[in-house]
Amino acid sequence: MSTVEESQVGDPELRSLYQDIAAAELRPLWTITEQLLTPTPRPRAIPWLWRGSVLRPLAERAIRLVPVERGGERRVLSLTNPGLGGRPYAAGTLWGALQCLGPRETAPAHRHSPGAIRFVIEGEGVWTTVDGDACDMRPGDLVLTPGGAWHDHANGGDGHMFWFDGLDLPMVEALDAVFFEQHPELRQPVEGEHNRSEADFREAGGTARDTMVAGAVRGPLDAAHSPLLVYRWTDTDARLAELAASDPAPMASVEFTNPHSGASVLPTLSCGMHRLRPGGTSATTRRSGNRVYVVFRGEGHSVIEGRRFDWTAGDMFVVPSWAAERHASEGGADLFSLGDDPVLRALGIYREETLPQPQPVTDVFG
Ligand code: GTQ
Ligand code: FE2
Repeated sequence: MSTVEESQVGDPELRSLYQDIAAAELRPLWTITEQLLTPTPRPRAIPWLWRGSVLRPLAERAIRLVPVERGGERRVLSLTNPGLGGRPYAAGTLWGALQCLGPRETAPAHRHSPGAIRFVIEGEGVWTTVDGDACDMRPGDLVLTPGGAWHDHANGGDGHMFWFDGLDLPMVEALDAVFFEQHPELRQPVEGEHNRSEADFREAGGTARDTMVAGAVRGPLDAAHSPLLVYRWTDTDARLAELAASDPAPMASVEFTNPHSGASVLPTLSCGMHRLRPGGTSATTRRSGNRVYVVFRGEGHSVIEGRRFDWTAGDMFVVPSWAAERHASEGGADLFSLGDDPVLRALGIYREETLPQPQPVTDVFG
């Protein structure tokens, strides 16, 4: 800050002006404008990667040592960006985490104003119940728990299960609008068969084609969440295969949509899947808004602001706002992405660009 300069002001009258301004709980804009109105975004979060080979054993140890019950609640390891001074967020606007459940465990039912998505990494036998609808979870599936919806996670099987949690919690916190409530029961009652939102959708004539778009959602904005709560890996995989077959681009992308409106899955969060073809290197892009990626299949690397991040299935990494990014894979890979861009688009402050040249690699992470 410029307090030092202000105190060094020679003119005693000017110096006392600065002192009186500070004493009156005021700040002169002319001394801080460059920190505030930056030419381009200056996120405090930095590009970072968390290795599955580190996350996974820690989660296994937590399954062994830390019960999930009332009190402990959810067994979640939050991605904590080293740029954020210890706040438990992957980026300034996004919560990202690894959640796990052991055999027959239940993460207790509750609801909150922040919205959440789950992307399943590994395991079977778990369902997330969302307002009475039990949504079965399998690897590669996306499950929504919109803001305000009651939810609990139950493992009906004998194995360990791991998934990625993404929440808009930091955004809702910044808006001073966090509400949270426990459900009276450990597990909320399940109404009827599992996967009702999916069955209702198909009964009404909905098809997988209506649940995602090639590229990214651009057009509509929707203050409501998707009525469809699950997006199945089999559908995602099929659509990516079709896109990759019809378009020679190095990376095929889909974004999941609210099938009613064509908007992003939640009003605050976008979710996509990106398939790098073998030997493919994507264009270098940058966008306003933060993104978290989860490597679902394969291995490869990303260059983020000139730093190379090598990754493999199970790794998670963050690309902060306006950082240039490109992705590459020798053998082919699938990346899940979580973004805050629906909020930026709703507010008219979203920007993106493709860089004419790939940035040179100046440094390797880790
Ligand atoms: O599973 O309900 O990672 O409420 C953070 C907050 C997961 C959950 C998180 C949550 C949950
Ligand atoms: Fe929750």
